[in-house]
Amino acid sequence: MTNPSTMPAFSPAFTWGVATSAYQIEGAADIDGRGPSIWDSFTHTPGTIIDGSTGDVACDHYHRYVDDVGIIAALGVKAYRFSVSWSRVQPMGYGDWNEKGFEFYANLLDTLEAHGIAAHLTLYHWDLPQALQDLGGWLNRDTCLRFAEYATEVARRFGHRLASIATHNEPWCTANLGYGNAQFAPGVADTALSIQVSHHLLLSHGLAMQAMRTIHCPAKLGIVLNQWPAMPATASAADIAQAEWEYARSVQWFMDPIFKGCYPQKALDRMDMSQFHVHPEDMDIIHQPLDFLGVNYYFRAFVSTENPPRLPEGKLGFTDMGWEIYPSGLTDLLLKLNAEYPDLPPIYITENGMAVADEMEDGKVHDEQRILYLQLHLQALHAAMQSGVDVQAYFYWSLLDNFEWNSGYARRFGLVHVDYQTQQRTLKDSAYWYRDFVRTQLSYR
Ligand code: IFM
Repeated sequence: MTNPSTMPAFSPAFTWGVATSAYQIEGAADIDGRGPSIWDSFTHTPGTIIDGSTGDVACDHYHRYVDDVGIIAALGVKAYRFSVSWSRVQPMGYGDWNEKGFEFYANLLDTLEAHGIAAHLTLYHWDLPQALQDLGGWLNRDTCLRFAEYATEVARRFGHRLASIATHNEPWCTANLGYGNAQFAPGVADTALSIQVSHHLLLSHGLAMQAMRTIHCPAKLGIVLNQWPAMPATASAADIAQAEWEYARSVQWFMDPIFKGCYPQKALDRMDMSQFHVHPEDMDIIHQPLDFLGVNYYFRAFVSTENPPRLPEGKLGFTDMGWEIYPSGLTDLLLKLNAEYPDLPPIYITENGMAVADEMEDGKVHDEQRILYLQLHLQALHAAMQSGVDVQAYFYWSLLDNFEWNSGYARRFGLVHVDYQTQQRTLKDSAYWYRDFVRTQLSYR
């Protein structure tokens, strides 16, 4: 294990943080006027979640946020990324606001401020109010307007207290897993529809950006995208072409509209556009300047056209999600983005982390694998920055073990172990390593 003090030195101004999202930790699903979201409906549908669990209680963060912020403070990080549950602050997704819901986030911000921790808020981490789903969800263009109203209200109330606001987290997942293969809420499996959903997500991002700029929101504004470099399994022309297509339909599909104002032709050529409706003004709306780009990095795409496909060797192994551990993919991805998009704003690594089947031994969790994962990814990040990529923040995913969507509680990503029976939190060895690493980095200031 590398001693934190022998890790490369980042800029003294670099932001170190941890990340979570509302449905994965808050619990309190029907308390204080919160309305149901599509994830409440989905998890309560038998057969959707591998361990049959729900986010009804999750980490009970709604009642334990003071202690949880205390843990963040103990880690010594100065930034916390979290999301707002839309249906907690606006139960229907339109109409009345729920003051009790806003009170929770105001209290959370008070607690973060008391510890000197900067707040980075995400507006949409997948939990659409069910009442909007009943009107068509992200297939209904009106949802984009409702989202802009919601963004305006959150920015109006909290913008001056936030370091940043991200419109969406990983719209690729909402579109492809929520509407493409039914792994996520709302559980639709229709590729053509998923493409239209991706357009509406981008449109809603653009409308929300415009609306938040109109009220002069002082927080930095941006979006969070999950991305991966796509690498051909062999040097064959077929594998190379397939990797380019994979990259176009996943990474460029979201990046090009935002930074270039158009969809990538390479992707359009091979997609089912039968249900695709774009209004003439849409691309200008989506093409808004950003203050930051959030990048979530977990793995590379290893692309093979053979049957059966070639699989990656996984020299560093695979996580419990089955994801290949491939730190240099982060360097490759960042360099590629930097080269392709001249208008790229500063990048925040808004998520990066590993699921391991951690076990408690005498009140301790010795998660060496996660420490190694962290070290290697931070070194890969540093390499990209040395080559000129402007990265300003890193958030480990996740602060706590939490509800991992369709994997339920069966996957643990946290720096902090959660016993779901007692809600007891235990710092893992990786939490201590990250604390010591951050302490060393901050001492360069
Ligand atoms: O837990 C998720 C998170 O909600 C979004 N990004 C990926 C994480 C790990 O799967």
